[in-house]
Amino acid sequence: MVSVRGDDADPFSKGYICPKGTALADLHADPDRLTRPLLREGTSWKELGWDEAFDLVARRLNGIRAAYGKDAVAVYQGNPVAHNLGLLTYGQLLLRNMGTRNAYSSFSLDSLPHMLAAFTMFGSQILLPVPDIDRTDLMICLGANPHASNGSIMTAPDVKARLQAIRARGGKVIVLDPRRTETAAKADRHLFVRPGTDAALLLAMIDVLFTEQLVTRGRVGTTGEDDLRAAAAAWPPERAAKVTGVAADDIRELARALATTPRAVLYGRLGVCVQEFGGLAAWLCYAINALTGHLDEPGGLMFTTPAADPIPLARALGIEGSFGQWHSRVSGKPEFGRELPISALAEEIETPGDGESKVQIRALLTCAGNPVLSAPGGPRLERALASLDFMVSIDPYLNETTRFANVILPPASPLTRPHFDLALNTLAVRNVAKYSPPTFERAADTRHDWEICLALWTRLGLPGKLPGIRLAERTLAKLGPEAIVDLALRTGPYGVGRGGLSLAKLKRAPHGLDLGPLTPRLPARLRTPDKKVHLAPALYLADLARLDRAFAQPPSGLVMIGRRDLRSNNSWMHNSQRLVKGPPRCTLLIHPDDASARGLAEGGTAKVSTRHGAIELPVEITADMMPGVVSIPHGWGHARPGVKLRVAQSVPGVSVNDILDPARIDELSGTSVLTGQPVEVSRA
Ligand SMILES: Nc1nc2c(c(=O)[nH]1)N[C@H]1C(S)=C(S)[C@@H](COP(=O)(O)OP(=O)(O)OC[C@H]3O[C@@H](n4cnc5c(=O)[nH]c(N)nc54)[C@H](O)[C@@H]3O)O[C@H]1N2
Ligand SMILES: Nc1nc2c(c(=O)[nH]1)N[C@H]1C(S)=C(S)[C@@H](COP(=O)(O)OP(=O)(O)OC[C@H]3O[C@@H](n4cnc5c(=O)[nH]c(N)nc54)[C@H](O)[C@@H]3O)O[C@H]1N2
Ligand SMILES: [Mo]
Repeated sequence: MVSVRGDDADPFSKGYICPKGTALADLHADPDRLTRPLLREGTSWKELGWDEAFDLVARRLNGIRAAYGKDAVAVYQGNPVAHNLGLLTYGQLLLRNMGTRNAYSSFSLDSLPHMLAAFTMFGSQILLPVPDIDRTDLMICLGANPHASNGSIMTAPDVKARLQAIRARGGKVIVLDPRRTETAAKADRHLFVRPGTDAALLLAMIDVLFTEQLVTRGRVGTTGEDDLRAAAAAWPPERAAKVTGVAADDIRELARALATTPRAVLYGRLGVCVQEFGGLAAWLCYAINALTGHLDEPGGLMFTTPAADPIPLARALGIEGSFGQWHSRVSGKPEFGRELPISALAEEIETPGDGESKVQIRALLTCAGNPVLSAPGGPRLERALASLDFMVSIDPYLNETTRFANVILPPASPLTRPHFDLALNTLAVRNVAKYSPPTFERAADTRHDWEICLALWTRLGLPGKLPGIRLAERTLAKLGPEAIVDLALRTGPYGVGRGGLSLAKLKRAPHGLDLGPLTPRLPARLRTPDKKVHLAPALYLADLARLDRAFAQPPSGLVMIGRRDLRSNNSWMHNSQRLVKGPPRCTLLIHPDDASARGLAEGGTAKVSTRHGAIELPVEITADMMPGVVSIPHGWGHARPGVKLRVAQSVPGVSVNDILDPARIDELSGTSVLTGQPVEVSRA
């Protein structure tokens, strides 16, 4: 492997790749990347043959399922699942068929509020609308930093250029963020907003729309407008200004601009989700686009027409969404989409059950996840993981989480597998399709993720999910994930008729196919029974009282937010030298006034504490921070013993999730609160 470059002839990326893409070469060559199954014996590890490893894992998991019930085996799926064809297909065959209520994933650290809003407003949790960035004339970014993240629930290669293009065609980009981010620095306007207060801001904007008669009723039928009007009336701009820190006149201007610009969109992302009122905020982001006539319209918030359409599959599997159909055993947290929020995992492991209906977790299967660093309460989770009877991880690294596994099953290098982006194409700002063949053949003694999952599925004797279809392992093994893509393409919106899209056709277009701009999809695509957009689902109206109570007094005190960096990818790419070189990035950003009040000096060391512990890290003083807010990135903290990540361990940083309160969740959705938690900062 010599180098990785973008493909200039790709109609979507036009040759753009991000630094993490370049680092694929490092991943491929990384001597720390595992290639064979490992068995832990005390604190040392021994290599196993694949069959031996599969047999052992199946025997232990089935033993625990037989003795304590299916719920005694928990599963956790991490973020890379979304980028991995094998895990999105065969991985789900294994993980969704374990039949356990103890299913967890990074969704509850990320997009759960958007999924809940999509489910309750549009009828399906995977019907997530994306901003039509290439045709909009006003983009209001709320809690998103696409310059670092490259966009999220908005697949848009070279998003920087796309944002610049908005301004070049005379449009505007406005960013609301507690930090003047890289995105904000290049925008027409940046406004500080106090963390965790977006719901109040959005309600006030909606109030302006109603009082100034700026509501536009779109093509699509809606319900709940009166309820929304009444809810917003409780939050006039003057009240919201005291809570959010955004001036009342600015709130009015934002609402007017959104309402009067024909092609405009309000895009809310991670910052609005992972906060105390993330459920309300995500709902209101969609609602405000609907009320201003920008939902499902060019330049607004639109629905995609993916070549491989997940909606029919989700319908067949019965996973279009669900919420609160059951609750977690220990603290009664709500189920969503047949999962429980990650904040329930440690307590479900540690709290004894009654041995019958109330089952304690005894074993855990993690797949492409590193919750010890990515979920609040790292130390608590570490204690819980150490107490399990058995743990298995499908993961290429011996890292902060997988070191607790009894067996690690590492997938082959990402460059040895084909790629078709089942998930991210459904969130792309143009309809596109591309198939990438493997660059190298996988070595004979390595296994792909899908092969690992298929082998475990067979040995565990799990059911196949599609009703009436029970394919044998031999058939499934012969098919492989590519056959599933082919089937999805042929039965998808571009597959019909002669010359329709198929995998073979895609393979003949190695640079990928542009299938055109986003087109209006509603009401046909809605999955609500009445084919209307539900502007005010009851669960949100019921949560408004909590918002009211929380902000009876304007918020005060120092709070913490997160931060993403172009050369990090959550917790797991710090073992690439080219990504970690340069000055340390796991630093505390703090406003000059807050720094001087605490005697902090640039480059000095700060101690940041909560009642869950303290971490120490270098200080960077900057007026880019909102006063009263500090910022620490997540995904660092590689100094833990027993980890095999030699480059990452040389620049370990500290894990902010070690001090975040794991019990703090958005009480409506169950999402962990990663932003806006109170902290104390002092000189170390
Ligand atoms: N380089 C890189 N790219 C990534 C990732 C990575 O780790 N590194 N991670 C990927 C993943 S998993 C995801 S989910 C996406 C996320 O992509 P984005 O949604 O763009 O998320 P962030 O970059 O974290 O930006 C969130 C912004 O919200 C702001 N914020 C914090 N709290 C609040 C608040 O209460 N209100 C408002 N309005 N703003 C707030 C933060 O200051 C931050 O600028 O990025 C993906 N892309
Ligand atoms: N404080 C704070 N915490 C956060 C966030 C934040 O903004 N602030 N962001 C949250 C967000 S948005 C997310 S999505 C989560 C992510 O949370 P997680 O998904 O739990 O964490 P990652 O760091 O993405 O870890 C990915 C794991 O997958 C493994 N892996 C990588 N590629 C593959 C593969 O192809 N196959 C397999 N089998 N394994 C693979 C890696 O080795 C690593 O162990 O973190 C969340 N945590
Ligand atoms: Mo994420």
